[in-house]
Amino acid sequence: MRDLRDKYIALIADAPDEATLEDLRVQAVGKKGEVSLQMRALGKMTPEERQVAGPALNALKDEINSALSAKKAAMADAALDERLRTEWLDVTLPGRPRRAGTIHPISQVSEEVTAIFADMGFAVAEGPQIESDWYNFDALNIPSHHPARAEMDTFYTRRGADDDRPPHVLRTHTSPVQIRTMQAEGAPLRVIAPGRVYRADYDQTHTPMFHQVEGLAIDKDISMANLKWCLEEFVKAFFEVEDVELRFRASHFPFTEPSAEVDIRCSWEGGTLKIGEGDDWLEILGSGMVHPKVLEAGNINPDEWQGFAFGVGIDRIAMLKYGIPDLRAFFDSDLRWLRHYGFAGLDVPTLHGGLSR
Ligand code: 2NL
Repeated sequence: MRDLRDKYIALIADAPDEATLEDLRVQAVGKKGEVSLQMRALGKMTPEERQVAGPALNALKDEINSALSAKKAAMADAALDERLRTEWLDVTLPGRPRRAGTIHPISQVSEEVTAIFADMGFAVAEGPQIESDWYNFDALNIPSHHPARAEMDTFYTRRGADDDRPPHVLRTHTSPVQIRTMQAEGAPLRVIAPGRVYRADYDQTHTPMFHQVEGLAIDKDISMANLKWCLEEFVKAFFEVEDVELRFRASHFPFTEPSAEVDIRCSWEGGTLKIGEGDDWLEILGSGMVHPKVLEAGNINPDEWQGFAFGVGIDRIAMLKYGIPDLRAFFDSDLRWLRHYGFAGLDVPTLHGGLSR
């Protein structure tokens, strides 16, 4: 029995793989294995002999079984160690540009605008794209029969036949996000709301879905002077120029009073746009002081607080900055176009790193 033990303990220790281990198990403690055969022989022994041999055989069987499982565990550990040694990945390596996708110019420009306003202390606010008509219109001082409602080419949802509540709309601007933010956070407030907006209009210069970023700053004693400084900083940072001249033209929006459209000095010499020099003017955004009724809709007391607001078309300023000629190509998902106008995925725009490289 001693020999049998030594033989199998040595064979198990030297087993090169799991298959050999299994063969050894069958040979030693399997149904017709050597230990089992000896156990069968117990029946022919005298009770005295059996009393000694029985427990010894059981102990041998246990010892072989635990040697087998110990070896099996050691093999699994070694296999895992080997995998850990060979199957590693350096997650800090740069992505491979060969098959990489690109960042869409609209995403890039949204990130750039966000980085610029974040640097001036504006937080980013988000909200639903399907809005009640109250948040999209009434809260912005556009009552039911105001002509601006018709001018906005609004997409309406349909209610059930016996439901006479007013329908929801696809938001026509991101202003409802700012109303919600005023209600939720109160004054003072500094937010921008970038995102998709919708108007039923489709031609050379309009798509039914486009992108806007609106800004809102509310505090005590805020004026058009603060608005002007803020927009100047924005335009310089966005177009990456040292200096630029802004022209404020009196305008009208229901949600601001006074209102101004803002042009920047530019030239179109040789068909390319240069910002900050020349004799032309380029309209880039609308702005004004928040109408008292709009502050009230946001539960902010207009006798105590004032604010400025502005709205910029992201698609339009993306076209201007990156020389993209056709608005509709933005939404064609043409891979060649995306590769040409897209941006590298790991170059996140920051003011210190350079907005666009
Ligand atoms: C444009 C004009 C503008 C605003 C948007 C705004 C939002 C609130 C209150 C007051 Cl909550 N105003 N937004 C103000 C002036 C102009 O956008 O032509 N955008 C492309």
